[in-house]
Amino acid sequence: MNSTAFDASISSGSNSRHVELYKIMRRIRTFEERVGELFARAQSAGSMLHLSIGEESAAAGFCAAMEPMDKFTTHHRGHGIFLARGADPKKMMAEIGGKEAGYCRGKGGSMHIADMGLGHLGANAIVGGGIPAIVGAGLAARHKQDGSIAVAFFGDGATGQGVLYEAMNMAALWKLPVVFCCINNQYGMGTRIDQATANPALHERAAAFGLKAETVDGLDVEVVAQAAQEFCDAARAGNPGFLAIDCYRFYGHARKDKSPYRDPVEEAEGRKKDPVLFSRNQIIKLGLFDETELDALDDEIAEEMDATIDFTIAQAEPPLMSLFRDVYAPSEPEPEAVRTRINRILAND
Ligand SMILES: Cc1ncc(C[n+]2csc(CCOP(=O)(O)OP(=O)(O)O)c2C)c(N)n1
Ligand SMILES: [Mg+2]
Repeated sequence: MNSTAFDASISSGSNSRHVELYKIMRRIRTFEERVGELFARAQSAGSMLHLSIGEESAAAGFCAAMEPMDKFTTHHRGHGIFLARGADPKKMMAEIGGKEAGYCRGKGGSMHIADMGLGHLGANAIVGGGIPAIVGAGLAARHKQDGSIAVAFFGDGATGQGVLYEAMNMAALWKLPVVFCCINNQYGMGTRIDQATANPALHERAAAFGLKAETVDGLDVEVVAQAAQEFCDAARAGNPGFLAIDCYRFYGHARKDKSPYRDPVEEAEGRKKDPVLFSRNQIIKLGLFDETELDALDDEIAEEMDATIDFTIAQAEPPLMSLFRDVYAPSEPEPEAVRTRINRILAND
């Protein structure tokens, strides 16, 4: 099975597109469940993991409208986006596990994963941190005239960061091939959006900069994909935009957060907005696949994602000296490791 965002865009408009989008969302959900497992087994590097369960339609739907040469950055909750852009789940899991076989040789982890080959200019732990690089990528694309666009994926919390407004202004002023994609999961850590912002219609702020701006409901991945296509087409033609996708963060902010600050009734209601389940029901309603066939597909995906855990656990940790690799310019001599230096000093005594 080869389920990437590129499959979905190839089969655009056909019934198989429903299935492709479902596959991508199911792969994201299952991958995230396995990430949680890696954490529970104390095999993840670092203590922070942000799962995108409940937000799968934003990743799958938006990325279906992107082309292979397009660039993007993500926020700290970016596993699903990278998978939807065609990332290898084994290399992703290995990265999250801090292993050398990972995308960044285990030095980036969940929140700093990147891969220039797939156009991933980097996840970012600083809220709003990845946004300005996309203005630069958009400017580069326009200079090169290579037809690519650049997309900044970020959460609703980033709308409280000034850098977003600087970036939107520059993109609008220079008419860059850029889309700002805001995944509004209703929460910034423990704060609900309506307690943090006077006007939760976030796209209205972007419209004030002259950007094409809209909010869509993330329940139906098809709706997201259609809106994303319009925004990507417009950006490629030099009309930057801001698309907000409404969804609900199913679980706590990070893996350890049990979200005691949320009303259980609200949480139960929010989880009813399940884009994976919605898509599954649509496929059955349209008669494309029946329950048994979808179960078989889910099992196949579960197997694929189970293998990412076994792979990660079996991989080696990066050697200590690799700490200095990719930090200094290749022409610079590697600094002496502290341990070697101390040993040398002691040996001279
Ligand atoms: C500049 C900055 N301020 C605060 C934080 C701490 N922090 C990490 S995630 C987060 C909330 C982000 O919410 P949102 O942008 O909606 O993304 P979500 O976690 O909901 O996906 C905050 C405040 C940070 N990482 N960077
Ligand atoms: Mg949020």
